[in-house]
Amino acid sequence: MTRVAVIGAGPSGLAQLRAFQSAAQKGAEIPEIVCFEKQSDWGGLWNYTWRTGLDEYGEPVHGSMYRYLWSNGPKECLEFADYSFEEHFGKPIASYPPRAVLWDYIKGRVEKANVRHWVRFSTPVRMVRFDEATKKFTVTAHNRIEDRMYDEEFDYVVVASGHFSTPNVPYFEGVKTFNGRVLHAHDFRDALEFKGKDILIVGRSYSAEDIGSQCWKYGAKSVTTSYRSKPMGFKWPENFEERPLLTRLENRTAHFLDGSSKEVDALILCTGYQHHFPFLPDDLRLKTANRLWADSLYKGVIFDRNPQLFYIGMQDQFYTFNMFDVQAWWARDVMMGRITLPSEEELKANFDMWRAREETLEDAEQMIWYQGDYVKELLAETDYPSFDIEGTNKTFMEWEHHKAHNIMGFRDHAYRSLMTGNMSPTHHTPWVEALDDSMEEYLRN
Ligand code: FAD
Ligand code: NA7
Repeated sequence: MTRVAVIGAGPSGLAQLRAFQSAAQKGAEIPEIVCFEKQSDWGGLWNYTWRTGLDEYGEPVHGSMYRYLWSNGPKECLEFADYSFEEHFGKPIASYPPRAVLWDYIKGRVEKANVRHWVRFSTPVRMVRFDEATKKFTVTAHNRIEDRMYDEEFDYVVVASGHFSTPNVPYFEGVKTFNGRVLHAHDFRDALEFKGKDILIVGRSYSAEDIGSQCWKYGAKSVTTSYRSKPMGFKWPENFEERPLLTRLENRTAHFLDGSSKEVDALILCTGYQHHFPFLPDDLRLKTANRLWADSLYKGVIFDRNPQLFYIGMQDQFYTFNMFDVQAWWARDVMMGRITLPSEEELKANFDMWRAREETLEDAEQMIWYQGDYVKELLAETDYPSFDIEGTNKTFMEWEHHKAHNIMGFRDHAYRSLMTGNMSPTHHTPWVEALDDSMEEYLRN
């Protein structure tokens, strides 16, 4: 029997499980699926952990999410086409759910699909090897509960281990002797730690924006963000400012490229993540920057040097859950022989076309349409329920405009579901005043 290994049970890995289960539900014969997950529960980053550094087994902690995290984009843009928020919660809910609400939603679909028995929890994959002669993979996994390592053979491997977990940590002069706290966004957990403090954030992307906003919301004395390329340019509140790049630290003083300086209590490096696959040898390992068209992946999914190896969710992301779904459905159909792969030349030409267009993209709006078009291309080739990509793009545009208008208030807006057509209610409390991020509080009428 054909065997498929899925590495990771986050949104991408779970998309792969659901893709196979939905084919089985429609009567198809599916391969045997084994999903290896190093954490003790599923949901990937959405499964919050208080731990930082190493976990209870000495494994690097996967989680990069923090308390009080609310969706940074409208939930209408990530909604599963085969499982709406309304189906899950039994009523329309507001548009920017906190982490716990999204985790519940992710779990709801796979609980309904009844695929938990496919997952081996607390089992990190240590190594994957491919045998050219037999065309099979050997996966070495470590059952941490029994502390037992073992090998198993597979015909296909799907890497869904995420790429926002291993921090990119640049060096800044004087950081060794800086007299405040230094951490990367990966280890940030609770904004209250920074209440009453002057904090400095390096970076200008989503983590910088959101951790900065959070610290401000939970009472930081001041927030200074420092950019390498260009400022975020939002209309920040009074005690929130953007400065050019940090050049050096001296005791508690941060010096910036424009010659200015500021006393700070803490330095939070929101400097992004590395695509890090310590369990893959050179011939199978994806090496790419965080970009909309990742290197080495035909159709954004198949590894260019081995058509039995798939990667889900490796792109930089505007689209998330439903893009992972479309990728997983597509990968499933290749594995099940429903999609015949075009020739290597055609795949390469397709890759070059997307790469060339990616290199022309100038702003978020163009990037959203680009990723939407990519989702559309894969969607047309599978039986994933079709959904309104143009409408999704337009919702992203509204989100961008709401952010530009009021960065601390964009989460107070509501959008129409592209899946059900129903308008979402506005949330009962403005985001800046909503300090309790529990699911009970969010869903309260
Ligand atoms: P992950 O969620 O990272 O899951 C990967 C899984 O693989 C994990 O469970 C991990 O334990 C497992 N794994 C890793 N290595 C191994 C191994 N060797 N063996 C076995 N298992 C392994 N997206 C949004 O849509 N909205 C948001 O608001 C949003 N906020 C975010 C906030 C933060 C701080 C971060 C970091 C990301 C955010 N994202 C958000 C993007 C996020 O990437 C996706 O939502 C989603 O979690 C990606 O799913 P994934 O399955 O690809 O990766
Ligand atoms: P991103 O989106 O990859 O952004 C990384 C940021 O780090 C970006 O602003 C970079 O600056 C900055 N960076 C990287 N290296 C440096 C150095 N050496 N000096 C200064 N600045 C640097 O990661 P995020 O963590 O923000 O977001 C990841 C996901 O988490 C995202 O999908 C969200 O949904 C949540 P640049 O812009 O290149 O000038």
